[in-house]
Amino acid sequence: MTTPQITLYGCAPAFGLPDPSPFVTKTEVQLQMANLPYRKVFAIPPEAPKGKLPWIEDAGEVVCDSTFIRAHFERKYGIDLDAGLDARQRAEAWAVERLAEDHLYWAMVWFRWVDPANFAKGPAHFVDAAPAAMRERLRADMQAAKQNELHAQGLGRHSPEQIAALGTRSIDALAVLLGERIHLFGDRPHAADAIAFSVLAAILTPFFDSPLRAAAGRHANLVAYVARMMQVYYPAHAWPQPQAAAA
Ligand SMILES: N[C@@H](CCC(=O)N[C@@H](CS)C(=O)NCC(=O)O)C(=O)O
Repeated sequence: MTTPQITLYGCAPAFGLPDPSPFVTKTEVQLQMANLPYRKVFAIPPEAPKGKLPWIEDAGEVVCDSTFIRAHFERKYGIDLDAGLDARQRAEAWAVERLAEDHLYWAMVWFRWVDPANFAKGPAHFVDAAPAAMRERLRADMQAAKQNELHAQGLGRHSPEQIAALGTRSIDALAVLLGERIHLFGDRPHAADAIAFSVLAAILTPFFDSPLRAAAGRHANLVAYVARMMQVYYPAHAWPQPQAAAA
């Protein structure tokens, strides 16, 4: 087997999370699931070949997008993160990934970037290193750019209550799909667990308050799932442990 020399480009811990980007976290967890050694290097989206994090370099080969990164290392190193799943389960796993990445992620982004209180305590600080006189302008531009993305995606056209209602449906669906299992497809983790965990952690972080956090917090199984995975993949990261159910 070729020795992996993978460099993962992502952010630094922020917002009570090992990485503010669920996509970077997804890739980092999947690399660990695959037992592939990697080093993580700090980068910002404008430095990325396609303008988004994560991307990797593997022995000179550059791969962008978490889904292509997974496909790359599965192919190159002969790994199948979904080993043991049948065709129907693999289809369900893809549907879960799309729900988490193309729907729930965007609802989370709205409450992180557009909600004024969350924006002020979170993303607004991304420009703290800029000269004081420029900061307010940079913050306004950054928030407007995210609002444009949300408008193009579609969720940004709705009221906060409607976005919360749509996001809550995805959270409730994940809670039903997980049920009493340890992972989405049973005892062992598979690839879809990496993104379900990452997006749910981004919602459940105590750093931000939002109706999505309240919705996820109502599902004891999701709260326990995120805490369990955080413990396995980021044992050094401080994360609130769920309260034991009252006897
Ligand atoms: N489809 C991509 C999505 C990556 C993505 O949206 N990354 C965000 C961070 S969570 C980003 O870099 N955003 C910066 C931007 O859009 O300018 C993947 O799976 O890697």
